[in-house]
Amino acid sequence: MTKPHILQMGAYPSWDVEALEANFQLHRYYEATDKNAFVAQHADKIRGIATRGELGANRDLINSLPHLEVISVYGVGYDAVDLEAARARNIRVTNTPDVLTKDVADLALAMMLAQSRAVVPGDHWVRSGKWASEGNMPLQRRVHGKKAGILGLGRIGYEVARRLAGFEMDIAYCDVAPRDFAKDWTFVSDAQALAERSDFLFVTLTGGPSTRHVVNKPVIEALGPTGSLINVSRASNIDENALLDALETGKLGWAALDVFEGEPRLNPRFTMLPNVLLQPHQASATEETRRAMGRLVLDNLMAHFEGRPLPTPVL
Ligand code: 8YV
Repeated sequence: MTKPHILQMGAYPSWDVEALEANFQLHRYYEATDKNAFVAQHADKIRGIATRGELGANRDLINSLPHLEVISVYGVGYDAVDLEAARARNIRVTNTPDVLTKDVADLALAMMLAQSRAVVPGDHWVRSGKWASEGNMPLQRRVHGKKAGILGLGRIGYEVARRLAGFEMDIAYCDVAPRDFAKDWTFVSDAQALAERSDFLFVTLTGGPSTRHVVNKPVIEALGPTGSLINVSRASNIDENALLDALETGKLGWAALDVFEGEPRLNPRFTMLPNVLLQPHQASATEETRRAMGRLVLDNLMAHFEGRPLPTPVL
């Protein structure tokens, strides 16, 4: 039987590519110099898309593939997939939830600690010889016992909160309604009120039009000069220009960011700021988690083409 043709939107680790190639005919979109011509060349054969959370599949691409049946996302965030376009043609969409939740939460905590205790500058202070030539580093900021806010108490937000409880922090969260499983933590009805009461504000919302710029100028300034903003969700959840303005003027104390508009090409203003910790969208990037994500991408595609129930369907 001929292997189903799959449009591969982005690079995967070799172990995933080997497994996919054993079952599918892959067409590597990301390697094409003329991507429109590449899609036109293969459109009549493509039955599936294997994509990544940040790459998704937009309306134009979906509508250019007349035989598209399924879109498998390597990531929990499917905000870059045009669900309306997929739904209109009964195209299945899958993602990779749960397997990455705890790694993402781990990195959120690591970013809070690394920034508050100046772990990266501290390493440089020693390596550069400044410790010997200039003495001790400036004092940094305590974490345990402070006030933490979780903007979006989904799976990742919940795991972040669980971890913060280990640091004896006063935890509050903002979501569409109070959660029964969160009785130990304070429910706050809106993002600005949450920011006002927080020292550390974690953005763990799903991305997409309904959450775009939820963290806006009023929220950022409510977090204020002694506050830290930590984002392991999607850049679209934050008004980046307002964030940069506040960081540059001191109206916001610090930010620790794993996602950026236009990534991997971020606004160069970020790279000039000493009060920002920059990470390369690596919150789920451990070998264990990425192997599990890749397995789910394959399992969802295999299930679809074999007529079995999808392991992790979105649509
Ligand atoms: C991945 C993510 O880095 O899960 C998501 O939505 O953004 C990350 O876990 C990304 O999807 C892999 O490219």
